[in-house]
Amino acid sequence: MAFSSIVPLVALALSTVRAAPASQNAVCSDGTVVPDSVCCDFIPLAQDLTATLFENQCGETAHEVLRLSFHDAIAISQSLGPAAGGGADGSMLIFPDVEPNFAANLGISDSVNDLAPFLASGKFPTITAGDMIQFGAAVAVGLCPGAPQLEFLAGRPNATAPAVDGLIPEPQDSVDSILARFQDAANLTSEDIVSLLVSHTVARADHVDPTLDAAPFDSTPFTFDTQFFLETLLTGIGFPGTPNNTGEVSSPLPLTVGVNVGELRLQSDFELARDNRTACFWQSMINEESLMASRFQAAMAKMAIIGHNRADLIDCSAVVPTPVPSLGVPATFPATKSFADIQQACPSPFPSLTSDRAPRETEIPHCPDNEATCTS
Ligand code: HEM
Ligand SMILES: [Ca+2]
Repeated sequence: MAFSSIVPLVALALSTVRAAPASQNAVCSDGTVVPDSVCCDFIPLAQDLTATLFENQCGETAHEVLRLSFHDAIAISQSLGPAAGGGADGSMLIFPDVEPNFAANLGISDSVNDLAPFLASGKFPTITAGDMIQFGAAVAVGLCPGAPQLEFLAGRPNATAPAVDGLIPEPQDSVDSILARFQDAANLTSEDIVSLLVSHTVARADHVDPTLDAAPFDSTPFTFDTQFFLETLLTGIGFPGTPNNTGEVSSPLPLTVGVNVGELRLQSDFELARDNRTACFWQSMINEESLMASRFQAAMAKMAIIGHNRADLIDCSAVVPTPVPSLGVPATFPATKSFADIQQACPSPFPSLTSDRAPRETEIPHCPDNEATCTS
């Protein structure tokens, strides 16, 4: 019964494959249909990264590779010209002693050191440094519940020179300068910027407050949910570690207990949440997880090919692993918070949300899956 019911589906799938022009498609050994056989080389890379580097989790190493994809791609400037940097060209991996040493890239060498062995292994000879970074980010983000399946285009030529210093936005930068930097890099708009900042839903800072290890930007740093956009609008009450580090402002959930570090708020996220050019788009993300995911997907598709022509690349999106599903948890005011704590900057109605009724501020677990100890 079950067998007979799937036969027409199989027949349909085969006929679909046959109907496509034979010269255009290839079928990888696992059956994935791709426009070019070069895409198939990314399938074992995805498996290797998932198992050995990310350990199947939306943890520290996954977060760091996502950040690396941004820092590689944004290092380009229309006003300074091509010598300033090549965008998503893998320059971080090819010249690991240059860009990773810039102050704005503090901490990025962890992800460079994580990916370098995969590049040097000889197991993936067709994969360039720029492709490795952007593909790595697509694999990483797919491990975070609620994330979209990112587009992945292959074929970025290897960087021939590192980028210059000064092109990476920093948390102490003004909104004016952040908007100008993304515009100068690749004509990215204020909506693109907010859409890219969705990544801060799965992010923690190691270097903003040097006394803290992994200070999260929202209360769910292992979940690709909309809490980040909600929590950045709450009134700040304190600091998870030492106060007033450069680029840091007070946080609404600063409770630190041992390795469970309280929320840290970047000045840039605080300002972008409240600036009249970005506040309404920011607020519109709250409790709209699938809208947020699709906006992130679209903005990442732009970011991942900065410095390249789309037409020169091969669409290997079919080899990006299917993301883990959303947890389906609605946005919630964290314990001790309510709408009264929201610093609303957009005149549109604020979404109606439930509250965590716990009487005290909850600790944000340091480890994914609530493990007692973790390496990531
Ligand atoms: C206005 C632009 C941005 C600024 C000022 C900014 C700033 C920062 C800072 C200061 C950190 C903490 C680094 C540390 O101390 O360890 C961080 C972490 C992170 N950022 Fe951003 N960021 C920006 C945009 C982006 C974008 C566009 C992406 C990706 C598309 C991104 C992804 C991440 C991720 C994933 C982390 C967490 C890394 C980890 O947990 O180890 N950021 N960002
Ligand atoms: Ca989150």
